[in-house]
Amino acid sequence: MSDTLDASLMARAVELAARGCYTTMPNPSVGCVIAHGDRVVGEGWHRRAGEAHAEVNALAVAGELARGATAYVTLEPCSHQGRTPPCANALIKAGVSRVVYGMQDPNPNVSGRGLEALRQAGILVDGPMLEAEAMTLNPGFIKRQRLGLPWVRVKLAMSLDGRTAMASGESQWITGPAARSDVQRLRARSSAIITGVDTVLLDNPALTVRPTELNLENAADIARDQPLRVVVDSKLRTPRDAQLLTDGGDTLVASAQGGQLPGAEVVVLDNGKGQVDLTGLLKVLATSECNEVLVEAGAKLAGAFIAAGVVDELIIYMAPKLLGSLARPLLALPLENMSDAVSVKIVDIQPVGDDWRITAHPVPA
Ligand code: AOF
Ligand code: ZN
Repeated sequence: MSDTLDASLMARAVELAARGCYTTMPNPSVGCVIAHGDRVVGEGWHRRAGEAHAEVNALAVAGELARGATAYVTLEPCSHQGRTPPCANALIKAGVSRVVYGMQDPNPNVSGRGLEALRQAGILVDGPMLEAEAMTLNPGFIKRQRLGLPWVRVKLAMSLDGRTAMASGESQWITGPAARSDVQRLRARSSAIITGVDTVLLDNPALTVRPTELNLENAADIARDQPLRVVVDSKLRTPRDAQLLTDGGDTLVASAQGGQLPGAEVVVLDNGKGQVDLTGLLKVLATSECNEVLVEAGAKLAGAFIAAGVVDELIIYMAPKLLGSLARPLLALPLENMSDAVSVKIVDIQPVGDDWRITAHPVPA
């Protein structure tokens, strides 16, 4: 069996897995291809937690043709009884003779046991193959399983001259419709959207996924499960008539002091300085199975997440405009000297409509 054929069938499995990225949470996105040589006899991907896993969907397509075939799976087949029965057993029962996996499952209930079960049954197991690609599918699932923390993205939008608002405070519509759709897709793949009370007071946002703006085929299906909205609000200043409290959706308010807010669950997480403990908040979110979270906040809170060293990814939309104003900086970081500057690695720059999307990863100090 040639390495290039294996790699190209695994690449196809990665492509299939990516179709689930808006709907599988808290489960990982997984894809599976079943083939005899270069003849594909079954394809499948995991769509939703509680529904069939990728392997089971691919085996259903392959039917009897799975016997003696190779299964390419982006994640180690599971060996445990979760919401659904173990995929390793299904592959064994279907008579596949070889399994190529993308990466080992970081879930402690599986991690290696699925591969072991396959080997015990006399199936040839190869991998990891295209591990980096397989990992890119599930940054949040992997981080949560390994560290008990979600993958944290901070979204920011600015003009070419690094401004976020006019002197008047006017700040809506800096970026165009394509970038706004892109943000909707970022929200859709997130388990939670975090904002600050200042943004609630200023913009009264809904922080929902709106199917009409997603620009995706299965938009209605995706928007069915809305992300949890989270407000960082040390002193419980969220107005009672804020959309986040009154629209019937799920909202969590993280506070440094106890209290009640109708329409939200209040969790007290004091960092000892009268502020919300951001790492503590992320741990709480991971415990409720949030894989990826999106921070959509102003300069202070976005800066506080970065200063706390808990940000995995910055997504910065840059509009081809000069706003000129000195109002509202992009980020507020308590740094004095150039030697304190936060280094980031820019991993991607893409045009999105007339705007540009910059993806950067903070480099650990
Ligand atoms: C696979 N194939 O397509 C996925 C896997 O509750 P369950 O039954 O859905 O199991 C969820 C766990 O199974 C999840 O935490 C992860 O370890 C694994 N996901 N495994 O073989 C799949 N989605
Ligand atoms: Zn499974």
